[in-house]
Order: sequence, then C-alpha cells, then structure tokens
Amino acid sequence: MTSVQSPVSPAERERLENCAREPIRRPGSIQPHGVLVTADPSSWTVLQASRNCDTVLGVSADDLLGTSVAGLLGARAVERLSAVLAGARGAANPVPVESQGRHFDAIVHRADGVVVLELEPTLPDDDFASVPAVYAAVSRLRAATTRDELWADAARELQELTGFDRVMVYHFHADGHGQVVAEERADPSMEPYLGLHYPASDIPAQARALYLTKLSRTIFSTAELAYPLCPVEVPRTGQPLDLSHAELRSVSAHHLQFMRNMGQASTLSFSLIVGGQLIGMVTCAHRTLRRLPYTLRQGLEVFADQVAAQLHSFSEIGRLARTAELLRMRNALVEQFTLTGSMAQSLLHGTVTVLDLVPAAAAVLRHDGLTSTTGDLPDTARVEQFVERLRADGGRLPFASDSLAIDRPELATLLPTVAGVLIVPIDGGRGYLAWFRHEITDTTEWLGDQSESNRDSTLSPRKSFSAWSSSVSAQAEPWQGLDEEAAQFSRDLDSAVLRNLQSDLAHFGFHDALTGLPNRRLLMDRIDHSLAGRNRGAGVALLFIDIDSFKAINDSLGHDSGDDALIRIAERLRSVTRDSDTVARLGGDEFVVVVAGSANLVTASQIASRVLEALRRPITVNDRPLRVTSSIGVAAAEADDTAVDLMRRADAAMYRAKRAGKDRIALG
Ligand code: BLA
Repeated sequence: MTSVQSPVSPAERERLENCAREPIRRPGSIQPHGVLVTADPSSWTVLQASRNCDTVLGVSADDLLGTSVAGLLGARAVERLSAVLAGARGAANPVPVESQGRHFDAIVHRADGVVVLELEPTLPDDDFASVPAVYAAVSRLRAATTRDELWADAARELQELTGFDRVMVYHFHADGHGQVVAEERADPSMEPYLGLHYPASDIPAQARALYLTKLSRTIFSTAELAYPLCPVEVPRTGQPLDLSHAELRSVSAHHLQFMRNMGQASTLSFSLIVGGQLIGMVTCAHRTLRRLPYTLRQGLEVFADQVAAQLHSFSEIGRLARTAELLRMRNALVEQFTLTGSMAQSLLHGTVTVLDLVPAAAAVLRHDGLTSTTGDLPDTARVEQFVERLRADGGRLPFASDSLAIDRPELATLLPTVAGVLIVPIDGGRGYLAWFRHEITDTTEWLGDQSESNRDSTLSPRKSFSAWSSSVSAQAEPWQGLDEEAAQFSRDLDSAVLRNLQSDLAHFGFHDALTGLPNRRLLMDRIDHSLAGRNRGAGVALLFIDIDSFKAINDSLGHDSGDDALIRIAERLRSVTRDSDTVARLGGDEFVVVVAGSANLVTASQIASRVLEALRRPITVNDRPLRVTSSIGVAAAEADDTAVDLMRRADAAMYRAKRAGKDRIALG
C-alpha cells in the first residue's frame, strides 16, 4: 500500500473546520437504551436524571431529583459503587444492580465533580462471546507476521466475537483521511468497502481526540431520539455535563445521518492507539439493532489494544529496517566517492547510485561547473535553468515538491514531464544534487462519490457510498522523509569532500607531486623506522638509484617529456619491487629503494640487479621508445648506522658505479 493524499477541496476544508466545532463531549443528552443520573459524591442525592427514566426504570426523572440513589438501588449497591469510585481492590465496573425487578449493569465514574451513574439493561451472558473466547482470539492474533495479515485477522476475529454483520478496520493516512484496510461481512451479498478511502471529515478532529481517551464507542440506534438530562446543566458548574467518559453519550446528528445513509442501525467502534496517536479504528456495524454487554466491550478493548501493539511493532521493525537500509546506501555512496574521488562516477554510475537512495526517474549532479545525469530526463539545460530561476526567486535549497504544477506553476513549464523535484545543495552550496519524478497515474477508490452533489449540503454526510474513483494529476509519489535523507546525504558528501581534501594535503606533504612516490621526508622517516626495528633481528638495506645522463633527455626532448620519463621510471621501479619495499624519489633523477624485511647486502643486490634490468627495457615517452640506464649503489646498515649514515654510504656506492662507467651496480 502506497501512501495516498486526498484532494482537499474548499468544501471539504469547510467541513473539517465546522464539523470539528460540534460540542460532542457535552451534548446534554444520552442514547435511549440506558439511563444516566448524576449524584452528589458524599450524599448520593440525585442531581440530574435522563428524561427516559420513566420508560427504563419506571420512575420519572422529576421524581428522582433530590432522592437518594440508595432509595433507587439499595444501600448495598451504593456501597459497591462507592468502592469502584474509590478504586478499592477487587472493585470494578460493572456492578450488577436491580430496581423494581429490572436488572442493570451499573457503570460509575466521576466527572465535573459529580458521580455519573449509568444503568444499562443487563443482557443475558449466554447470548454473547465469553471472556475465554476473547482471550483465545487475542492469543491467535500473535500468529500474524505482517500488517495486512493482522488487519484481516482482527476483522475476522471481531466479526466472530461481536456477531455484528460488518466489521471494518480503518487505517488513517498521514493527511488524516482514512481507508478500509480489512473487512469481514456476515453476508456476501453486502456491498464490499474493502480498500476504499474516505475523507478526513467523516471522523472530525474532536471525535478523534475523544476516541483517544475513550477506547470504545457504542452507538445503539440511529432511529431513536436522544434523551436530555434534566436539568441539562450540572447544578454546581452551570454547564452541560462532560460526557467524554460516559457509555451512553448521545450521537452527533451529522453522524447519525451518516450511519442511516450507510444502512447501519447500530455500531460499536474501537480505537487503535500507538504512542498517544489514533492510527486507526475498527467499526463493527449491524443492519439491525445490536449491542454488547459492558464486560464483553471491555474484553474487546483489550483485544484492540493488542492489535495496536502489534501494529506498532510491525511499523517499528519496518522503520528500523528502512533506516538501516538507507544508512547502508548512504555509506556505500560516500565510500564509492572516497575511493574514486569522482563525484559523477560514484554517485550516478557506481554499484549503488543516488537513485537507489532516493528512487526517482532521473538524477542530476551539478559539480565543479559540470552537469551530469542518470536516468530518464530530457534536457539538462532546462534543469540548470530551473535551478537558477528557483534560486533567483529566493528559493532556498534544499527544495522539495511532489507537485510542481501546484507549488511552483511558473517554473513547472520548464520541466513539463516532471511532477516531483527534490534538490539538495552540495559542495557548500556551489553545486547540487537533484532527483526528478514523473506524474503518477494512480487512481484512488473512494467510499462514495466525493463530489458535492452526493451531499444535501456542505455539512451533510454523503448520501451514497458505492465505490467511486478519482485520479490524481500533476502529482508525483510524495518524497515522504526521503527529502530529509537526501539532505543528510548531502552533508555526508560535503564531509567526505573535506576529508578527501585533507588527506590529499597530508599526502602531498609526504609525497612527490610528479610521481606520487614518497618524498625525502617520508623516506627518512621510513629508514628511521626500519633501523629502529634492527634490534628485533631485521636488517636494513638501501638502493640509491641515479638515472644515467638524464640531463641529456631533458635537453633534447624538453622538460615535459623529461617529466613523463620520470613518471614511467617510477612505475617501472614500483613494478619490480615488492609492496613492502619503499620506493622514494629524492628529487631530479634520484630514487631510493628501502628494502624491507631482514635485508642484507646479498638480497639487496639481487633486487638491485632486477632494477638495473628493468630500467634497461625501453620506456615509452611521446609514443616513442626511450632507452635509459641507471647507476645503483647498494648499502646495508651496520651496527650504529643512522639513516643519514646509511644514505651517505649508498650515495657513495652509486658514485662509484657512475665512475666505473654507469649502467651498473656498486656495493657500499
Ligand atoms: C464519527 N464517523 C464517526 C465514526 C466513524 C465514522 C467510524 C466513529 C463512531 C462510530 O460510528 O463508531 C465514519 N463509519 C465511518 C466510515 C465508515 C463507517 C467512514 O462505518 C465506513 C467506512 N460525519 C460526516 C460529516 C460530519 C460527521 C459531514 O460525514 C460532520 C459535519 C461527523 N462523525 C461525525 C462526528 C462523529 C463521527 C461528529 C462522532 C460521533 C460521536 O462519537 O459522537
């Protein structure tokens, strides 16, 4: 399931604002299937009573006012209800009570400084799922391994446990609109709603806030009236009673109309809460009247809580896996750059590319005044123009849009095939990295026609709910956090550029710029290091190499060719020595090899012969073979030799080789 954003029309915006203002916490009335009285917390004298007391209890509300609850339910019942309010051990809602031969589940809580007592006519336990059945269903949920499986299992189990004829699991998308992600119907001829989306205003903000504190919501009848409390105001506050935690709170007229239009007579809904957020709901709906005993509703709240906890763990596992994968790709890209030093090569054409990090149709890199691209993008000149104009208009980088035509219509015409753009600065803002996405052609299936003709007025619910498709245009798949990822990547990249620069500087301090070989400084350091290892039994030997008649090469072919020759000679020296040997350039045409390991005069002169041979083979300069020879002095360190002593002796040996006619080796 990809993430979908619903189009928010002006009418939908008006609904979102107005519907959220309905004071559903303090409607001043209750649903007809039970009664509600409020009482003074110390004397239990009745302060308010619902208008339906006469039909449900056989005593009118007016007659109850000022009497004691003990007179209605008995002193023993009041004792048990007080224990529930006091949070006494073992005391809990509901308390079974009796009045004039009628049995009720009494549910008690405090609000606005008064006791709120609700009486629901007792339902025969045998007609409903038992606590062990709920427990078994909770245990079975644990077998689900994916979110879709869990959603489907939850719908199936709840249909079985509640006996309601349609159970729907909703998922709320990031913009607040909902989607039916699982559905179980008792009767296959019922119209399916699975997969359908619905606008955020179907469940307005204040209702969602309420469902965060009250985990289940019973709406028993869409047909009957609500009954007001008498008097409507709580005497001590002068305000309608806060019914947020009441079971019987009456229902918004808008929502009752919605339910009637849906063909629902009764519903029972549960909240799915993760980390204090309402991430979804489950609604059990019935075409005829149906309600469940309080005890079973409580058991099902635990069930819903288990569903939410498992959804949370799936989303956390998914989130962590995605984070780890993104980090792995970011690191791989930075590493490719560090190794190659080429930004275009490593970011656009490496084993991992920036299109793996942020999936898109194309990516563009602007670096060092050059533009490189990968993927399907028509025109780089237009991209450059786009970014220039974006910056000229004060557009700062990073820039992200998943609908260019809506966000920057004046620039969208430059890139007609593009709907989504993400740009991050690189190189301290001198360059940039950009991703481009095409328009998505997805259609969204909605629960009912979303045009205003499907409502009597703006604030009315929809009249019909058959699946209705809408397609989005000029919209790309939203970047969804990948903009953050890209910004982090640009920071990683800038640090890598800096690190490469620093290591280049460090390198040049110890290396010869022409050949890349260690310079005199590093050479002396390496010799010192090797000499220090002598006590551990290792011998140290040097070859001092001077190219014969090099000046003649410079004079006849020019300095550039001379430099080329030195580079070739350096390569030749590297190729005939071992990795563990140090080949250094002292300057001019002088090179030194530090022979590694337990070198003595014999092993060193063997290597010297190889070098002499190798340098005699012609090198290629200006596409032409060039013959050079060398004179090599070999010296092995003696007991108290310092690096300078050893160098001096090898140098002296080299002079002897020169004087003896060049192109030869002399031992020091
Ligand atoms: C509440 N709206 C709800 C609830 C649901 C829905 C599930 C929670 C209460 C319940 O029914 O259990 C929406 N019900 C749905 C959807 C489906 C379903 C989408 O069966 C099927 C997929 N509603 C409107 C408009 C307004 C409105 C226009 O359509 C306001 C102008 C209001 N809906 C509204 C209010 C509530 C509500 C105020 C809170 C009801 C309450 O708890 O008092």
